[in-house]
Amino acid sequence: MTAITESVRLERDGDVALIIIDNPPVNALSYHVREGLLNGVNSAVEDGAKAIVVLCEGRTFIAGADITEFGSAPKDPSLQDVQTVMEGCPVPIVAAIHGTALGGGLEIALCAHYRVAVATAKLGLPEVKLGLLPGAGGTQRLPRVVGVSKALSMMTSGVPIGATEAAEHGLVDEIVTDLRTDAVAFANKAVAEAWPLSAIRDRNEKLAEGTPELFEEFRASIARKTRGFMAPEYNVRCVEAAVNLEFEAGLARERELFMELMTGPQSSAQQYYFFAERAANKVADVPRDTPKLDIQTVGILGAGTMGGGIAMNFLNAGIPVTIVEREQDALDRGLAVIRKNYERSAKRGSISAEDVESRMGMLKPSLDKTDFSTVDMVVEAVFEDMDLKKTLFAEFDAICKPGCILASNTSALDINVIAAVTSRPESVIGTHFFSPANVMKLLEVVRGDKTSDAVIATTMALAKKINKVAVLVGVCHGFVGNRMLFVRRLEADQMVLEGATPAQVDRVLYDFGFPMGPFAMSDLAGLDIGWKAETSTSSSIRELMCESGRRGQKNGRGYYTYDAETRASTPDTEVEDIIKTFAVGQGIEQREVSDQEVLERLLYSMVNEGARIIDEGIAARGSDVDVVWVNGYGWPVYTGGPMFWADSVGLPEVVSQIKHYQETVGADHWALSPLLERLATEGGRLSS
Ligand code: 3H9
Repeated sequence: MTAITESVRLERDGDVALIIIDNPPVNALSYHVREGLLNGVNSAVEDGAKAIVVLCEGRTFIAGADITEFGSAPKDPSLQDVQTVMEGCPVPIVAAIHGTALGGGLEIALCAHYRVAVATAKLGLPEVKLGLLPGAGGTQRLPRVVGVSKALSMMTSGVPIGATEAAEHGLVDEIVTDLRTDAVAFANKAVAEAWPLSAIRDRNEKLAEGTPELFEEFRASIARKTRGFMAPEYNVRCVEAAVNLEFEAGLARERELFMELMTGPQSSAQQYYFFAERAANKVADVPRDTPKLDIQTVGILGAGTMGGGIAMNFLNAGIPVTIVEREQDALDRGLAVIRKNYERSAKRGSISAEDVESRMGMLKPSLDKTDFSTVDMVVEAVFEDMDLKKTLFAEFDAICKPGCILASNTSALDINVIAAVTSRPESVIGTHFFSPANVMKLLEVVRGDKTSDAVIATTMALAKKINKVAVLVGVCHGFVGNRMLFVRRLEADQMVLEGATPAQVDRVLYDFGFPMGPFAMSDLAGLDIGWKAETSTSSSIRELMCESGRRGQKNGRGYYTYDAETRASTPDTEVEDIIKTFAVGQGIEQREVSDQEVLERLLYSMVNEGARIIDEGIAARGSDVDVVWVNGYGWPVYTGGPMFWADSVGLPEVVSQIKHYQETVGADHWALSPLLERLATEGGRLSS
């Protein structure tokens, strides 16, 4: 064994040299890995190896370029230097893949002559998620291997494919079992049978598929999903270049577009966000080695939309669930919805028919809360009523075994008050899932004053296991997400009273990059949630809307009127009249409100509230606020989230506008956050 650099070594197995990369945690292509690979290939050839296997230690093959090196001065050898040496190598190189071959990692593998992988391996080009495109020839090589359509979908979604699918598309030459032994055997066979050393760059057959019509159709198919993002379109342009230009010219085009993205604002926001999401799972005052509880089974109270969705998360992760409802009918309905969701996934092909049955088989329905006596964690998912929650938690306290985590899915209520009714407040925590809970990635984990470190550490780890992005937050009304949403809503409502229209407010947010604005969102949720005709007093726009039969999308009439067939929405003058009349009654004079004012009031009020949330310690860091808003409320990730966005605007400008609205609008929530003021003066940032 020879150490080539601190993270690459060379071993020998007969005629085959093994270049072994060991750069934890994910074998990223840091400088010493690039140098090790380049020198490793040269040394192996000099030493007379007849073939080379590139293999990684640890949990994964190379997961990409080292993102932490982005932004610093490039250090040779570049990735391209390594690739040139690999492609020109006079003996066959075999990439032996396990874990994930991603981004630059796959681009390295594409410069090997052959690729073998274990069945569990995944291969992909996820650069688009960082606001980038594969910048080391991936855009030119991948379509030459898997064809134009497949390359387009892999590159613009960033979603990796499994080894079996990769083998079907020619990206993997053989699925192996014992990676090292089988890869060496594969290399020996390549030598013995004198397989050709063809480079992917010279293969052009699969490019013929790339007609102008194919690109046009593909662009149309992703338009809605990728609205506002630059990187998907740039990836498509690179594949067009692969089809229309010679290989070297295609590479030059890729380089040019890569640099444009890399130096642009979207990529820096998305790179920031990548690390923000990972930072969110780390809790400063809970040591990493805190012993975690073993969560083997979960109980869920409530089989409604929320409870059912929550249950699916655990079932998907192989954790059996006992789900309890009050009435048989409600329980049956809940189970039927879960089954229907799974069957839909099976129809789409994302899970198999056996998966549907095995997941349903892990779900135990019950009408009896004492069935929670053996579970390791119970999640309460009933409606928001503090008295009810108190009663239920007192019952859990009596039923559940010692050490069982008692979690509430409340979206706003005080976890400390709930915990206080139990004899074990250290076991009580909030797990605020977002609807639909089986789809939305965000989980706000709410720590009470007495929640133990073990319960926090366990819940954060469990969140990762059930594929959620967890953010730990403190107790306050609405926690991080809804507290900021409440403020935005106040501003939206106030502005329509002042003369903006619901459609204008929604359009401004949509144009900023949100999937929808607050009024369209209300229509979707239903305006009459919590509204009762008997107690309605015409004292808000919402009450007036409900009183005049406008309930939202469900009856085709809300802030908008909806076409019965297409569900297309159109603004309605009746709504504007309701608002105008109400404004007059309130003594508010209507005026024209500019789009700029709408945007500033909606977003700066949120930024101010976010800063207060950080100042009060409800969120541990600004980036946590961003993770909540990007994952839970559709804030466009290419602006990084509200805190990063405010930093990009410039905090002095944000502060000056907040002061302006404090004077002109004057509501409590415009009182300037002291933290924001201090950071603006000191040149600090909210997001760091
Ligand atoms: C690229 O390749 C550009 C090229 O096309 C062109 C260049 C010219 N670099 O996610 P985890 C860290 S762009 C540096 O919690 P998991 C991560 O921050 C890159 N660090 O683990 C974390 O650190 P910490 C294209 C990285 O098991 C730790 O590793 N590739 C990188 O849930 C564990 O990460 C990608 O975009 C990196 N590339 O998931 C892949 N990747 O412990 C990005 C991770 O201090 N990575 N770290 O918080 C991933 O998708 C996931 O990390 C992976 C593992 C699936 C690999």
